[in-house]
Amino acid sequence: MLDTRRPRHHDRLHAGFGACETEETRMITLYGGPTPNARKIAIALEELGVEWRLETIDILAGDQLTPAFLALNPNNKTPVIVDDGVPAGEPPFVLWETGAILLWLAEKTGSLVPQDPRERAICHQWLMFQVSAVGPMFGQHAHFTFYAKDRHPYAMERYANEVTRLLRVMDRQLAKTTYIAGETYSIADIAIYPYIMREVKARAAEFPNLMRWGALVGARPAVRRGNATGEARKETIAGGMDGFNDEHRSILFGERQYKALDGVG
Ligand SMILES: N[C@@H](CCC(=O)N[C@@H](CS)C(=O)NCC(=O)O)C(=O)O
Repeated sequence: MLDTRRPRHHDRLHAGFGACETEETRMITLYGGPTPNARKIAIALEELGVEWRLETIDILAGDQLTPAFLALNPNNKTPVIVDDGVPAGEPPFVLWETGAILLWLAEKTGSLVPQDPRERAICHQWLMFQVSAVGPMFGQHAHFTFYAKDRHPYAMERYANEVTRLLRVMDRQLAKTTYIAGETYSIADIAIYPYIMREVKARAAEFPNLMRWGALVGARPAVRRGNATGEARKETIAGGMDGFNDEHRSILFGERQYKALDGVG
């Protein structure tokens, strides 16, 4: 399903691309839905003011397992971006993995990263921390708390502890700096914000520095718009799993997930 958002100009992004692309081909399509990973990219695109549209991939319906989607991302995960802003005659540029997408957008535009090389490396450090630790650990925490059919106390405790530990790491960092990687708002903040704020707000007293940072980042119009991308299905609203059934489990963690690479998604 296509989003009806109004196309907007994106001079900064395409200033970084050179002058080869034509006006009518300047469009980034974001394949994704109402998930933190897709919202990271939507926030970055909104911050950059580029022209983009959402192509909804409903992961509870198995849209990510189809051969057509696998042709975009052989790892069958959202988000993916497809950028038509390429030199005439070249195929659209396809990219997946949120860390790679955020870095690419930042590099092409010289935006959303510090200019100083060491500060930029620190920004990359926190971005990697998000994609290698925050994303997977929060994901496993949600899996065992909300999605797994059976209760596994060891796993629930392990990932809940790790979520708390990671939040403490970030809260301590934000006692020292305005943004997660220093004094510059960056793709590291964008990567982290959609993942953690529900947990942070539910435990506000434990994480005063994350609350301060969350208010600052969350007040940005681009963050508000990007973080509203997609419409959550009732099965996943507020972490409640009403209606989350064995078919959804098969798609996300079971037979349909594991057969998708055989082209039977
Ligand atoms: N490391 C990947 C994670 C992507 C990911 O796990 N996406 C989820 C949605 S948040 C997904 O598409 N899941 C569908 C599935 O596993 O079938 C990234 O950062 O892009």
